[in-house]
Amino acid sequence: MATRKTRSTKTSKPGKASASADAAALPTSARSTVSGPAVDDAGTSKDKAVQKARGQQMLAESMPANRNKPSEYGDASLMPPTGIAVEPPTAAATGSTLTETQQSAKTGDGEPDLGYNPTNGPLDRVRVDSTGQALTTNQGVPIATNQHSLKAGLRGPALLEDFILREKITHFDHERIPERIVHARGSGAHGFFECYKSLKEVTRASIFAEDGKITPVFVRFSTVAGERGSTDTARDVRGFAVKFYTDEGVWDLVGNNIPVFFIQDAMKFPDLVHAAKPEPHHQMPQASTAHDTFWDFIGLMPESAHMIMWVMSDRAIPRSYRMMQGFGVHTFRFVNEDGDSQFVKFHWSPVAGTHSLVWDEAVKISGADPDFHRRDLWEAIEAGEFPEYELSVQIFTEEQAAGFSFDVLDPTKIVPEELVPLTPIGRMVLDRNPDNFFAETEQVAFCAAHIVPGLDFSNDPLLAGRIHSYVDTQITRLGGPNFHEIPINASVAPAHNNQRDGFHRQQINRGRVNYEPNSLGGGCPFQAGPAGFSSFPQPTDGDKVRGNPELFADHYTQATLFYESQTDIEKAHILRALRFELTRVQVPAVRERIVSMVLNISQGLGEALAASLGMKQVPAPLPKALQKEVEPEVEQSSALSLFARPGDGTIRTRRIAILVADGVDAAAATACHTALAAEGAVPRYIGPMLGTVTGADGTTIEVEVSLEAMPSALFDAVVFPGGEAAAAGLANLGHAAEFLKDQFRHCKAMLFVGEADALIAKAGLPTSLPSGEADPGLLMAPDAAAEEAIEAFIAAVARHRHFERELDPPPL
Ligand code: HDE
Repeated sequence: MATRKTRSTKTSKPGKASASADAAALPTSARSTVSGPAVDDAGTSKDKAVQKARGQQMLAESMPANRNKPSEYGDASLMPPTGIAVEPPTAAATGSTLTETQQSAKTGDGEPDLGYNPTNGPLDRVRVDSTGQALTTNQGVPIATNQHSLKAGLRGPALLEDFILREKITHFDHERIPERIVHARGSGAHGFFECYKSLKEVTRASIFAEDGKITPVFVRFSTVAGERGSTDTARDVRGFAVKFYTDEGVWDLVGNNIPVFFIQDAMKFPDLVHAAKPEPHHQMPQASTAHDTFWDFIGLMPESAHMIMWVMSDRAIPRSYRMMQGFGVHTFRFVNEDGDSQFVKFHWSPVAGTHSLVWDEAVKISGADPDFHRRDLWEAIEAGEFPEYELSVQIFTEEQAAGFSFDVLDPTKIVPEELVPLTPIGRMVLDRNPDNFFAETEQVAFCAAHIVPGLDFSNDPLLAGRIHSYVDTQITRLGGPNFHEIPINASVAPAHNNQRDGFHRQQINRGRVNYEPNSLGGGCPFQAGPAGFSSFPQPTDGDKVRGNPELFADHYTQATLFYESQTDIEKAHILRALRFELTRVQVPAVRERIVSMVLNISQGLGEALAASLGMKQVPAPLPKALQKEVEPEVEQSSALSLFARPGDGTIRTRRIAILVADGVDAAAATACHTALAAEGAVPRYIGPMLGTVTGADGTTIEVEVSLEAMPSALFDAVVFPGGEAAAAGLANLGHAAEFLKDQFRHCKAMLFVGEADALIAKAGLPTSLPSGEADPGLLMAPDAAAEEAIEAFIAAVARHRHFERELDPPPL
């Protein structure tokens, strides 16, 4: 039996009915069943049927008819009252059956549990463990042998009657469910949200009600375009979906790692997704927008210009889910106890800072470890390195919004931090991996419509479509309308309503009442009135139209703002990303149209792009939808650069390769390993093959992984700890030279101790920058200075990348 640890008393008190019911005389004609005994008289009988019938009569008589009805009309309807409820005189009065107190191992202890919904609550009520248990069928029948199907004779035919085989195969045949139409590839984690300080003044949301309040969360990070088995490091937006299990119901903040979106209206979403997904005739390419149909759509959809800048930036190839921001994208509302509302935008910022891969590295990781981000998240949590993100808000009034040069209902626009600064309001820590990927990460159902009292939607037309779409899609994906009962989706706040039936229903609702208003169930569950969710009464007086306000037609001002706010390195990466994607496009006219679009964002970027695509002439810019010039409040915003959030400056969880081979300086290698591990990094001895290598001093080192199995792209930095023979040995290995070349090309920190010339020469590494200055990320130290060199190396790793070294095209 489920324990009752989490029974919540959070519902508001019902309105009291004037219950003169105790004295209610029971009509002798009352019956609790059609064929059962007639009820005898007022209260002498102990017969259960009589008791039940008396109870029902009492409840029905006590319910004042229409007391709340006037509040459903006119101005009164703005303040819905709490519903009226009558307490049943006995539990039996509201039971389904007179026999409910019969006990069995299946039905339970027979005590009706009034007001309790065991399908809500912690996951341990359904967590299964088979320690010490024998194998059974799904019906609990012990299975004698799991090795053979049932046959007529040892060499005879298999028999149809083999219900054990058939159950096993049938279940297996149906193991897969439809994958998400977008965001199919994802990884999840449990954790908690901690509110820094009460936000009662601006929102009545219970999650923000008290200083230090803790709310459990489940998070799913994802890519968008690829299928369930696709690579993690595709160039793509990342989903950043958070399910808060608040004590007033589930709130889903279903965001992305980019604060704007491609389109302004839900009407265009299926077109966008069709264009981005593999082309329909041959289902290629997988998890990539580098194809004609995507760019064809984009060139004809200039509102995507801002999003395209973000997607072509390094934001779209994060180093880790732990190192990217998250955004609610749309403008939402906070609503406080008095019903006052302000607009709000949500931002997550990782404590580890925002860091990205470089494209060549992302491509190589796709081959070496397509689960790179999933593994990284999983391993960090298993290692106790819990990812942490700070939640900040931008809060602004409608009047402020009316003065902005852009429309806050337009999801292709940000509110620059210079206009409305970020206010940190809490932190989220992911401290537990799921027990089971399918049950939790796959079956979790996020929904933009899941909000709680204290929050509300704005009129963003993209958001409106999302409010519809998520529930709708789960009905197919999770097989019916009861997906909210799947344990990972179930609220921890008790859910009570009159929704019934449907595929895979878990709840066994007690009683005969499945409608409201009712008197036979004592009026329960009753409407929560002021304690419940009420939509912010925003006035609307428009004509029915299909169109957007004029400011939505400003497609380029913020795209330019984003581009101009990037560092030179980031700008160069945007150009290269566009060049890569458009080089893959086969139809020249599609390419040209994008160049024309980019010219409206930045003349320089457009011209450079045209040149990089071998165009003889720079095409004319696309005509603009908005003729008048928009005067932006800011023309640069440093917060938009990835480098604005370097993080905590540590090297925790960074994977560092220590290159070893026979003849290595084993003492230096182990000292280096120890020093890096002490900083929370993950050093690995990497060598030609598994086994041991013998150091110059005769001691041995156990190789943890081979150069072949874990190529360079899977490491953040490399150390060669010294040893002339080791350097010479490694110099003869193509894998080692390739490893070092890639570390160099991907601008990672590298440390060579002692005599490593042979190795450096074989890899062809330039030892100074193109400018002639020393490369701060490529450190070389004599044996004697190994200790200080490791310190300098740690600082170099903390810088994440050394882009000073980068040339286009890479000479190496
Ligand atoms: Fe989604 N989106 N979306 N989306 N979205 C889905 O819901 C949709 C949009 C986002 O880890 C689907 O359960 C429409 C913006 C995330 O399970 C679907 C529109 C943002 C996830 C859906 C948008 C998102 C989804 C597919 C335009 C950032 C993954 C499966 C009107 C704010 C959640 C599912 C997870 C998933 C619809 C646009 C974020 C089809 C119609 C903008 C993170 O319902």
